[in-house]
Amino acid sequence: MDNSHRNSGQEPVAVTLAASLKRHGTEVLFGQSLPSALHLVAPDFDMLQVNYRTENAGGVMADGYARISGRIGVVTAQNGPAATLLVAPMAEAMKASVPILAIVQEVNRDQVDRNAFQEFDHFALFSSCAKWIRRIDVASRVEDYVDMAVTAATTGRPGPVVLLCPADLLNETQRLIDVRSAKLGHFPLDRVVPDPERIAEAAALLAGAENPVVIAGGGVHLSQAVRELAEFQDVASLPVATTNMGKGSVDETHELSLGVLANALGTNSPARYTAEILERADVVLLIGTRTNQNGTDSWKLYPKGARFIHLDIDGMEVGRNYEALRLVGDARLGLKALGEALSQAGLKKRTNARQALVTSIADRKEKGRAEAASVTSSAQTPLRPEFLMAELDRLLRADDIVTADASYSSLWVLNFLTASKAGQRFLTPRGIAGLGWGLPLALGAKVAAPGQRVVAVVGDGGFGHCWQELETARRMNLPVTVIVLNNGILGFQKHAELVKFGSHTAAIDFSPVDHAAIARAAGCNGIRVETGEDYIAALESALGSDVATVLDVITTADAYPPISVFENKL
Ligand SMILES: Cc1ncc(C[n+]2csc(CCOP(=O)(O)OP(=O)(O)O)c2C)c(N)n1
Ligand SMILES: [Mg+2]
Repeated sequence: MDNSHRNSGQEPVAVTLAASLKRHGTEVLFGQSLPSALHLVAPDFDMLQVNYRTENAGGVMADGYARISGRIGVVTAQNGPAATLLVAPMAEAMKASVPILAIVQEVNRDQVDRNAFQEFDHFALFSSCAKWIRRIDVASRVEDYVDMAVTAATTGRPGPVVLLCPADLLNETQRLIDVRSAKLGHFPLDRVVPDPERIAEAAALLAGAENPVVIAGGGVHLSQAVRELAEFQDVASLPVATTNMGKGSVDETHELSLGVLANALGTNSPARYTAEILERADVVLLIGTRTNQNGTDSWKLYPKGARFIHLDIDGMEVGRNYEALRLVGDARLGLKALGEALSQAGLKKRTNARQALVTSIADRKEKGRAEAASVTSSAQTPLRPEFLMAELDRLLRADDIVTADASYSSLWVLNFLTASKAGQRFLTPRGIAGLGWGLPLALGAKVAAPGQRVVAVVGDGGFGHCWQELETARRMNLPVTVIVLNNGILGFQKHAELVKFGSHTAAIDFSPVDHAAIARAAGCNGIRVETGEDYIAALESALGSDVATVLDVITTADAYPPISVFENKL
């Protein structure tokens, strides 16, 4: 880049853009050189470029980074083909409420609408998967637009946004203005308290209920409300279950935790019997959940006659599937207010009910564990995923982060690992459940938390979407552990077709793939695992390694998670 502008009081727009991002706390750009003008100056602002191999994966890395860091994830891409590859991760972020800023290069301003090289209608492209899309056309407005973009992503219900930057604009020079000073890159940017009158009403309902239950969704993580939820659970003696996305928002070893109650409550599900406590609830407090199909077991899980209270930042989610007392606001502030109101309303009924409730939860957890033991302690070969999860669970520490691919991997992780503290993170792509998320989510999480161990659990089908990022892991020195559940099939697809149609298509089976060799070819460690003993040794070594390690674990093609709709159908 021509640096002759330096010392002239003039700077290219790219410098203003980089300075503005830095002001919002951006330290990392997930990118691949483009827009070049931005990446050439970013190091001057101590911003690291984490260079992805595909935009698909780069967007997911920004997602994993945001979920773990509590800050907006920034991904950059070229116009046209690169931009189109951002659609999948943006769609996930849209549904899962993750703030991502996509800085997408745009053709030169005087070439718009002339079929310029790789010109594409980015507004139309991103219209379904971004909260906000704008193009910066005027150099003097760069700061305004960056601040609007970051605000759009981090205020209210977080989500992805797109800032289109014409290539020629980034090179245009201007006097560096620096008029703005706000730092807006963390989320939630603006915490709002729900209506106090409704809080009092909700507290009265919870205080007087016979069997109240709390359901914590992913919004509890997004709001960083886990401390407040833990206090609320304990002080008010309320049983708390989580949705899939809410996993880890409570300590699952707590005596009042019911585990993940969602779409995998069939035979051998460890939470199968705690679900009975939810079945008889008369008051259900929903927190930060979009009450989606999987989270509610196809809307069958919550008792029909219950009164619902719903605390959520997005008023449109309240009442969508369950008419509820509306508590629209931030989960952290809402829980704090609700806790105080509940203390005033009186905790006698809750306190009196606690001991019996605790015993009932403990009995049910034990019954679920005992039932699942036949699969969790099975050392059969090819190995069972439940056994692999049980051994991983033994080695996991409360600060470890686990990510998963879509398909069965998400369900093994969500249902067979234990959150051993409130706030432990299990990142799963439950927004739109796309394949190929596990590894890039892990890489983004590792960039955000380099001191924490990160494990990705992936299917062989899902991993095939993103092998190439092993080179990224090696090059960027991101030592994550990847457990590939190599069952040789598109498992979920096969079993779902068998359940629905009684047969499956020809697309289900793979030729054998040596994932350990792929890992080694990319400079990572690769270990093929066929027995339980090998697995434990390989896992221990991977968790302690300073190089990304892939365990290619040969698993049985017959195993499937306890998905409720599969029950008695396979
Ligand atoms: C991008 C994308 N394509 C297709 C699907 C549909 N799908 C859901 S599960 C699945 C099978 C995945 O197989 P694998 O990753 O090997 O996991 P397994 O179920 O075998 O453990 C497919 C094809 C999807 N969710 N996402
Ligand atoms: Mg598979």
